[in-house]
Amino acid sequence: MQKDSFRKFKKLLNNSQTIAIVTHYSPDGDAIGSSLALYLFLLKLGKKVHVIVPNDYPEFLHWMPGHQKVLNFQDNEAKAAKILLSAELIFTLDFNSYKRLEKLGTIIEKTEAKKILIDHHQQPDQFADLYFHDVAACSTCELIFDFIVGLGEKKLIDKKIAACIYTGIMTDTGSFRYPSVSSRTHLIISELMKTGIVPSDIHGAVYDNYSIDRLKLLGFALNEKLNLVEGLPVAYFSLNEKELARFNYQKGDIEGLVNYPFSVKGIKVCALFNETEDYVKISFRSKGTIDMNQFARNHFNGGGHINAAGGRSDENLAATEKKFRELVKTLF
Ligand SMILES: [Mn+2]
Repeated sequence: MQKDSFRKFKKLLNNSQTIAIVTHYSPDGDAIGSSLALYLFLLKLGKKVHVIVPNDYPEFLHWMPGHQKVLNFQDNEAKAAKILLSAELIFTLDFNSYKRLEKLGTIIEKTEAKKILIDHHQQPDQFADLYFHDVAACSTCELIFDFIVGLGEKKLIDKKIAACIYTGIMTDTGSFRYPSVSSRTHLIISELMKTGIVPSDIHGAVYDNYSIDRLKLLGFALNEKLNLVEGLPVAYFSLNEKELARFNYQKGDIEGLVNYPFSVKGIKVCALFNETEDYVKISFRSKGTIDMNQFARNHFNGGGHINAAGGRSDENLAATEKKFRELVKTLF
């Protein structure tokens, strides 16, 4: 845990009028939820604020309040760079290294702005001026709630901000299933519900809004692309570009797929390999103390949490799978 004092946060906030918020590549519910919650909060403080994402995010997050204002770096590189270079303060949310921003990271590195990191991933790089970091938090959204409360501004958490925070907590905990969920998590949810948010509506907006293609892709993957590693409690999927294209793959369509094998008795490690234009994108999941953060860091150019990490491989799909099948033995 690395948390600076609220005296310092307040001082820096009071001294900053123009603020940018950035989050990681391929933003998920927690990345967008935390960015938009903080965005709406800072607007209420009278700040000039921009949210910049490194690339697009799935359509099932487009209903979120503030979505229309998010600037996609890939479509607006010049504009985004201008905002970042002139910002007095940059919040970096839900990531631990500039590497997680891809090209956007090279621009942030050049900025003079002060940085505040709010995150729950393992081992953050030391690029920020102030830290609000805790690996025990179930999500960055939980930390955003604590951050606003810590500033003494709980009264500013309205229904819109609450909806954003709820979404991040819900998606990062697999709908309140993961071991990262604590009694505090539920107390926060209780506080959020007092603003009038309706959890069942938010669940519906996020999880019941997919295409029929996505459901068929899920069926295909479960039926034909699930592999087991002999003698080990390990299961994984690998999907190539052609297979994804067959189901009109859209961003977010395979989110959550990696977890399905856990429903099989005994499975302890799951992985998903999916081919993109440039590299193989990897998701790792585990149960208990099996450390996927370290595994991804050591072997697959990635990292994350103990039970959930990501990585990438510049080798082809078959070679990546082979490497995984060999190395995964070292986890047992
Ligand atoms: Mn997160």
